[in-house]
Amino acid sequence: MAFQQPPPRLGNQYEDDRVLQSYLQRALPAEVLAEVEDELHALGALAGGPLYEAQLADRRNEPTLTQWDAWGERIDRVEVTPLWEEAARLAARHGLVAAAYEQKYGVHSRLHQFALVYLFTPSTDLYSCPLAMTDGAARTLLASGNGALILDALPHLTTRQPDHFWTSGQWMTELPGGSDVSHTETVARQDADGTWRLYGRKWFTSAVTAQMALTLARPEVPEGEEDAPEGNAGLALFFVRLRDDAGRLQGIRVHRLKDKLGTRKVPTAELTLDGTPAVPVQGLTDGVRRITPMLNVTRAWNAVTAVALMRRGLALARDYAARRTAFGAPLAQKPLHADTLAGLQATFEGAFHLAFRVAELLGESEADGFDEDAAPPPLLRVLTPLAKLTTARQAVTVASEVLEAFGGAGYVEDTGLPALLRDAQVLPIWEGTTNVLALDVLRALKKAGGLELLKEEVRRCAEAVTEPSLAEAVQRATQALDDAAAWLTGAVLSGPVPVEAGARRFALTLGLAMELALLAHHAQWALDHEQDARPAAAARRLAAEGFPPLDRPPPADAVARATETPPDERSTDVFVPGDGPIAEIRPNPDWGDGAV
Ligand code: UCC
Repeated sequence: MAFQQPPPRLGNQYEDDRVLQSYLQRALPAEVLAEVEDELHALGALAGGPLYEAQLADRRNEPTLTQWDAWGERIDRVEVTPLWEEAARLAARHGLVAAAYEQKYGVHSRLHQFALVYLFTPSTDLYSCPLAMTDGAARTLLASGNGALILDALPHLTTRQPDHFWTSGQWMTELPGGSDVSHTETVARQDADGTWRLYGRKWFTSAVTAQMALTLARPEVPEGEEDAPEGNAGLALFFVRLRDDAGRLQGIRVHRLKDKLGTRKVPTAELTLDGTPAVPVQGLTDGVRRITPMLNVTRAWNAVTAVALMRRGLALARDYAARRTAFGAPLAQKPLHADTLAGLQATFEGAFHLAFRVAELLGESEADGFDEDAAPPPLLRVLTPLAKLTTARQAVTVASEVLEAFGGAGYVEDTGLPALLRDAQVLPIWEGTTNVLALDVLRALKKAGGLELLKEEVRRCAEAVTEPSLAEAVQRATQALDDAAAWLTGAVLSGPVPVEAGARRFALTLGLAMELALLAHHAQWALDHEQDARPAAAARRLAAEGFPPLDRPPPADAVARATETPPDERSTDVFVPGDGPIAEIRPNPDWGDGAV
């Protein structure tokens, strides 16, 4: 018989995942793990079995938009694919949002929740997107202290009953800006009866099948009253119910679903709001600040999704390597292939521990209640954007390598593999790009008074490490933070432009350093309690991969060289070279004294 190439197979996604199991053994009290483990086994079986099969069978299905019914009435009905319908029911039943709010396991509630999310996500084609926003909306409403909205929406957002479960959208992006929302054009106008209505265009709305959304709009000020503040401060956060009791959209027209590179199951829509009734969540100003609880929660989800996708790719690649032979042996026995997978595994393990450290801190911050207006604790505030930006970039790299590990099969759609790369590519874009988050890290560090809290976290990890072969890993993490601190001091002295220009390299250095320290810390525990040397091997490998260079030639010099401008004609402005016209970096006035 002719050679038949074996497809990759998945087993129980909990039982096959030593990284998750080992971490939960360490991070959860034994009685909590004993209580939640049956569900983890069950979800692992589902994710590696029937749900994975359903995902492959659903591959070509996409959401549809029907704008008109047969009789000419505008209906704008969006239907999702069978996989997503099932995912919605499963998500409610397994409490993927509810687990965080039931607080059954106190400080460990977020770990319980995110372990479930991590298992569920890779087999449901980014259904974690609406769930993340739903979780973020619940958190934002609780932070707002708006009793009426909390009473109305929270029971739906946090229920385990599929028929009552609501998801929420998060509508921020408009045509003038996705990262900089200060130019939001949607206005809010108040009727004589006091009802607020929204008028404007929302350019990316994920996902339009939700029952509610949180959105930004600029309230109009009645003539004769004092002008509203400009920019972000003049925006208000509004709550919108998408449909009336008869199921009709309320003043919302859906123009089209976006034709995106990936996240093809997510019905991301362009909308016009034309008199949509809305309720101010918390006053008529400071909408951006009011929505930040949502951003911080969805960024934590993003990090967990990034590690979940990395883990799925590696599970498939490892299985395939065990059975696919080439040049006389299974790929897994080929030193070069094994080495490639080992590098990816190390990246994944570092990312895993950073993402779940954020989950731990989030859980700790919520255990005493979801206080109105409570700012996130400083370490959580800094680690959230760091984890989001670092793991998202790593997910793209790992997904790309995973496809390559399959050779041509990784490039063929009906293996289901290309979707991994396309879906991973959204992670550094939505919920704040790498660069926007790098600037957010600077903002958060400035508020926290500098790098000391990260150094303290690395020290905590380093103190736990006694194994000599792990010493270099923690030493490198410590050194990377020192290098980052020295770079920052130098950059701050040079002015705001170098700080902003280097913010991405700086943030990625910090993110990798935290990953390395957290992984080394866990590796010591695994050696002591499980006699498992694999996390230690991963830590050494991650340490050996090194850090991105912090110092680059000042952009002005680089451009001068690129354009061969004679030194005496060089501009004192700072430029970066590009393919097209030279782009100018505009210093951000917020970095004024740059005293991070
Ligand atoms: O992409 C989108 C939907 C995708 C679907 C959801 C997927 C979930 C997936 C997860 C799992 C798969 S919706 C669009 C997402 N867009 C963004 O994320 C926006 C990116 N832009 C930013 O992050 C910016 O940093 C802004 C818009 C948050 C802030 O911009 P500015 O202009 O710098 O804002 P301000 O005026 O400086 O900030 C307003 C206030 C300030 O506080 P006050 O007023 O006290 O000075 C900031 O310190 O907000 C505070 N602030 C924060 N506070 C800003 N960011 C944060 C933060 N992260 N946490 C706490």
